[in-house]
Amino acid sequence: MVDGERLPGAPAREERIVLHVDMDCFYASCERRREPELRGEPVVVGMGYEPGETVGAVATASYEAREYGVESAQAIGAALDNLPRKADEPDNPDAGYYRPVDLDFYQDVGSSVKEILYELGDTVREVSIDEAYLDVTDRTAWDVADGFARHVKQRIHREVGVPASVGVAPDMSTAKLASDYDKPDGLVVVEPDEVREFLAPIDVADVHGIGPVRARELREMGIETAGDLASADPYELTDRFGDRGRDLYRRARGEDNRPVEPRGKPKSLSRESAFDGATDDFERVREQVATLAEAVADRATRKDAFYRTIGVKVVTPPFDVHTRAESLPGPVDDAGLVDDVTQDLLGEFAGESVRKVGVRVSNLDFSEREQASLDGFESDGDADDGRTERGRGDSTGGRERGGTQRDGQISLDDFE
Ligand code: DCP
Ligand code: MG
Repeated sequence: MVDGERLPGAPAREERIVLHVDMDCFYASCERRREPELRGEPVVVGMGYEPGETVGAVATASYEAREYGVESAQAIGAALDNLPRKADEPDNPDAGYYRPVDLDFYQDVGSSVKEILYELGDTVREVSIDEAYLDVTDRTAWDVADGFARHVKQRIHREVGVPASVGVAPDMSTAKLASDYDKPDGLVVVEPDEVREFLAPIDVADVHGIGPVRARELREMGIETAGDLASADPYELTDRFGDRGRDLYRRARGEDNRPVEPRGKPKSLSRESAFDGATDDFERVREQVATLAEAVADRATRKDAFYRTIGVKVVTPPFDVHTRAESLPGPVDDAGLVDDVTQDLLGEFAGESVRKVGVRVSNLDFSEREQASLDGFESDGDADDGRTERGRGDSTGGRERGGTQRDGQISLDDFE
């Protein structure tokens, strides 16, 4: 749509107020919440830094640790070169605190943040464990948007105890750039008539939807900034990149009409939990699975989800992931059955040392109870899930560089 043109009755772009929240150094902030002595210190969250371990990656680093050149996805060896462990060098003022990834804990913290966001936005789109868009058009107005954004930050801080950066703009793409603009603890409001000016100096590589390859191609065309992109020839961009070129051109002009829509229904629901190291106490494993089974069944009930498949995941040392699932004749919502089936499936692993367990229900059905049995075969969540798990278990992916990210993302899907 050309500037200024709109369908009769459609809201003008400037009538929308979109807020983007992205938590600051999220995993590190979660660690600080339960270990306040880490506040103000360089903190690295990752895998593979214990003596004897050689492979692993940084999931995130606190802003203090970033000063030393530590960053997400960096190989752990490189991180340790930049910032030694305080545990190894207690007297070194330039040493930092390393902590392992505890995704379950971060998921819990992330869920508490999301609960607040659902209260504050008319619609919410969760993007990842630490990031979401809110449509707040009917909750605030441009002249008080700054105060509204501050309120969002304060509620998260007060009720959950972790810092967030917030951006407010008339579209999703600009709101995301705004939340990133003044991190950490950022608060940036870009009003409709400031969008072009705000975007102009931003590097093309930072425009949403432009990866490193496309950024390089754009630079070859002499397009370095969003401002350059906004004033490029849209036909040339379409020739070169197809419809995508046109989208990027519009995004660089702040013409991102995507509505803030909630994500679709999840394919499965799961919870998992790691032991400190591995345990040989199978009674403990059974109890943990029972707790998880109850939590998953409860989640399904709260989401009005029926499930046809119930499964367990058992991780044995070093990183071997085993999944077992049982499919039922029809969709159910039955916590007792989740408990029975998971305990039954678990029996096979009696006597093994276990480092992590998980419970999942899949083949979900969100239709009414009467229709549930008709639609039970809609999707084969099992096949999907199996692929994911095998991907983690059979390769050394979880231990390679960047492995922590994949680990996080896979589990994230479960919680969407
Ligand atoms: N993450 C990861 N591996 C990566 C990138 C991220 O495991 N390569 C995890 C750790 C982060 C979390 O995802 O804490 C959120 O990712 P962000 O990109 O939002 O990064 P942070 O929240 O850590 O930092 P920032 O303050 O830049 O948002
Ligand atoms: Mg973040």
